[in-house]
Amino acid sequence: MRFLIVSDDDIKNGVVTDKYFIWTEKVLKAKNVNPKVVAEVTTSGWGVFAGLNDALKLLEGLPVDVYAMPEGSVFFPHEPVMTIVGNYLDFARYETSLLGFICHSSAVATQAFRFKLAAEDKKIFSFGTRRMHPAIAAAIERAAYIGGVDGVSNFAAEKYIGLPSMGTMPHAMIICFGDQIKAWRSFDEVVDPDVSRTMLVDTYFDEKTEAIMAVENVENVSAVRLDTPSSRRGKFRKIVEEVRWELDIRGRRDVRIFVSGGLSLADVLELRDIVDAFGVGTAISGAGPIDFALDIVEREGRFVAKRGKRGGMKQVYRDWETMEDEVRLFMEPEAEGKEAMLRKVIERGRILAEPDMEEARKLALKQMEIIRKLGREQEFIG
Ligand code: PCP
Repeated sequence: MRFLIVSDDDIKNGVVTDKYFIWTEKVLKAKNVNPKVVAEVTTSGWGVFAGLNDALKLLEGLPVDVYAMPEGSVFFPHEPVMTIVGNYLDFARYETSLLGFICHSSAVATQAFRFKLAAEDKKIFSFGTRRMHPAIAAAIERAAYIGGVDGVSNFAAEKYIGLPSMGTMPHAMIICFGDQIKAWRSFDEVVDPDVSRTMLVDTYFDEKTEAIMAVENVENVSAVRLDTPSSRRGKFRKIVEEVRWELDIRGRRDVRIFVSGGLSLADVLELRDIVDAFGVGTAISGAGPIDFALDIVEREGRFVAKRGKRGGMKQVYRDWETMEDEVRLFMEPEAEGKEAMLRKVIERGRILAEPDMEEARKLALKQMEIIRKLGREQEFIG
């Protein structure tokens, strides 16, 4: 083993589990206790559901039925995003990895959704895989893309999820040339013609000076990137305004302004009218996990629930006009005019439909549009 990464097989076989499930298996087996249960995944907040692709691969082949919301769905407090029906011992030890897959992916998708909602028509790019373990780089980019980012920076996204990656240039490249103009010109000369000519303009001098140097010395400049470190920021908006002014008076209204480096949602809200694109790292990739829990809500056909949870297998019905949901018992009649959000995704271990990343993103963006139309942005941006 080269890196300290648990193997695919150890996840699939349930080695990656919490020790208390090992004891649970031992005790239940010894006492011949293995009830038929319904277990559901819920949390107390809202979010955008992602990570179902890996969750389904984990549960594939187990003698259970699984219901889930489609990836990209906005879920609300106490709504099940996923329900497992089966004998408890058939899936008990997979809880740890199951939650791990969806807690982090959904957190990233939710943050991406918030940023894109805040950015309005401006672009958001995922720049943050460097802040997290590289083993999950493709999972991060997939979740960010589902949540609504316009592009991702990690090259591995191409190989693992078939998503083209994008990038500008690092300070390291400029320092290697020892001269910004040489570096920018070389980039323009060498990099594939369909790549945006985004020049990094804050290496040695201030952003305004370097932006002017870029447009006056490089043949093709499509954008300038300001990666201004927070220690130098002061009034960042003023800096961006100055750059815009200097570009405009030189007849370069076409040159877009791209900002990056330690960006928060507040920065996006403050700058979205004068900035064209945001490269967001930690604030998306390092999103605090959604605290999903898996709880038994039926045991041998009877409603059960621990304190703080709600018993019974449920269905979530969505009113697409208002983006409001109604939760009913699964066995109750369907809510008229509303869509049932939980669909059967695994039947006796067989995956019925593989989650589709593009469809998931479309769904997330459709909900974003409804939220905008309803004027409820603030509620979701937080
Ligand atoms: C990196 C990149 C982005 C940063 C990370 C995004 O910065 O240029 O702006 O991540 P964040 O939102 O967590 O800050 P540097 O490490 O400064 O990279 P470089 O100097 O090579 O451009």
